[in-house]
Amino acid sequence: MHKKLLPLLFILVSTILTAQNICENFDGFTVTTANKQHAFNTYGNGNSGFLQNWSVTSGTPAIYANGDFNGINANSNTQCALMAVCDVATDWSEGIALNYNFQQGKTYQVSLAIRNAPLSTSPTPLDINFQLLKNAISFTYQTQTGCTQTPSVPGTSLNVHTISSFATNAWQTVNFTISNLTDNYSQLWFRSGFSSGAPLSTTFLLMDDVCINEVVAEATCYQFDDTTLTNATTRQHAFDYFGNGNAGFLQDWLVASGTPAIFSTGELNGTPAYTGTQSALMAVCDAGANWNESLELTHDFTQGGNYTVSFALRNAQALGASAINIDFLLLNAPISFTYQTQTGCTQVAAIPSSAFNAYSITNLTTNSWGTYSFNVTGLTSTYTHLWIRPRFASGNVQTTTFVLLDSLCISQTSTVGIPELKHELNAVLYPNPAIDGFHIALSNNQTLQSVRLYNYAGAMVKDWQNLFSPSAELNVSTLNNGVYLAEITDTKGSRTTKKLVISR
Ligand SMILES: [Ca+2]
Ligand SMILES: [Ca+2]
Repeated sequence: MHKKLLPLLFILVSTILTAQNICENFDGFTVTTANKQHAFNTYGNGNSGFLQNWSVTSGTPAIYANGDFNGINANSNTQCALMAVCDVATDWSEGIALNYNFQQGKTYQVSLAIRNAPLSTSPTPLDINFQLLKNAISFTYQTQTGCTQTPSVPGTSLNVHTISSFATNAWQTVNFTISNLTDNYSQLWFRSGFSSGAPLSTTFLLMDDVCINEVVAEATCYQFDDTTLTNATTRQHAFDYFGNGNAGFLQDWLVASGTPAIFSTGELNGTPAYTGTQSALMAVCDAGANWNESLELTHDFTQGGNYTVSFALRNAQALGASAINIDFLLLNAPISFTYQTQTGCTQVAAIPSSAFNAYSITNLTTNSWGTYSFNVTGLTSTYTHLWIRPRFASGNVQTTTFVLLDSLCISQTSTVGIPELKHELNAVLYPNPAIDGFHIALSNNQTLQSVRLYNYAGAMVKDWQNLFSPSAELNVSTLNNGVYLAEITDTKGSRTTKKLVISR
């Protein structure tokens, strides 16, 4: 095989996006019967709720405590949200919507726990829609009926998930992904109704641990467009160390067999690169059955990670039209390789038993660029290399053909930094050490809901509730000297823990 002198281009792109996350467990509030329904945000009666991120879309949804509802406990801790679907009329319900800045182009994961909790009879099946809204639902408060007619779905909304005929009277975890939004939205509406569409026995939908996590994408791309080679020898050294001991320019890449190269537009039988002016080339040779050139990319694929690998590929058929198969294998160590100066190709290395076959393309004969992608999820171990391994589809010696590769991107999707609660709570305690009392002050217009003091054995020794102020002066004169933990919760449900020392 003969290779000419041509410039190369190589681009490495890495993108990291920041994430906004919300988790709501409905705990940390003191909810009396009178203001239970007002835990949610301002609604038609003009009262403000405690859960400022929420708005009511119909009826009088409430917060319930452990055992408060037919002896049922919350999914997490002590409280959960409740919405009724009522037998008043068809599709009368209680509904809530969570404020969240859903942004165009981004991807989100939503998780929550739900339970159909009838008062006495078996659960009436519910359909639950999850709708993204551009604007809050207009709602008129109904003091007497509890439920109100479920609002129609605005034409500008986006249905992102549906649960049908849900009748399980046990906590169930629901997860769904909202991918690549094409518009911006401001609320996630939890919209329930009878599955039959007709008024049936009133039933209750409990909800807890509602989390929205922006999915963070970190992408690494190789375009092969950014390095200039000066001769046929260094061209092959664009890839990293191979059998002859020379270092390449593309330090992330290793050679697993043969002498893969970088080719420029027009160099190979007039074929253009997929992006820019250069692409990578691997030959499958007529030197022997399963002789080839192959590449392996150094990249961490960690156990449990979620990866998407995308690329462009072409059977360039410079000298023929042999059908080829290409395997994409994950390795936990690079393939050992001996450089063959004369033959170009070398015999394809055997696949290690520890390799994971992530993707295969079979019988590729198309002499035009095609795009491909595959996902790697649920890995049961960690891998360090991606081996791109072409070979003849028939397994026999055929006419040498060439595979061009370009625009290979590996993106890792993950949710990061899922917080216990939804806001950073900045609290200052002073004096600390305290003698008979201490001040506690929040910043950023945050309002205290409660302060609980625990000793170091974990026993709660003080519990101040319904403080409703950005600061408070709290008396600890009855407590012994020692180190305590103050659990501070604000009216939005955010929580932080501070150490308090009492010393007299
Ligand atoms: Ca809870
Ligand atoms: Ca390119």
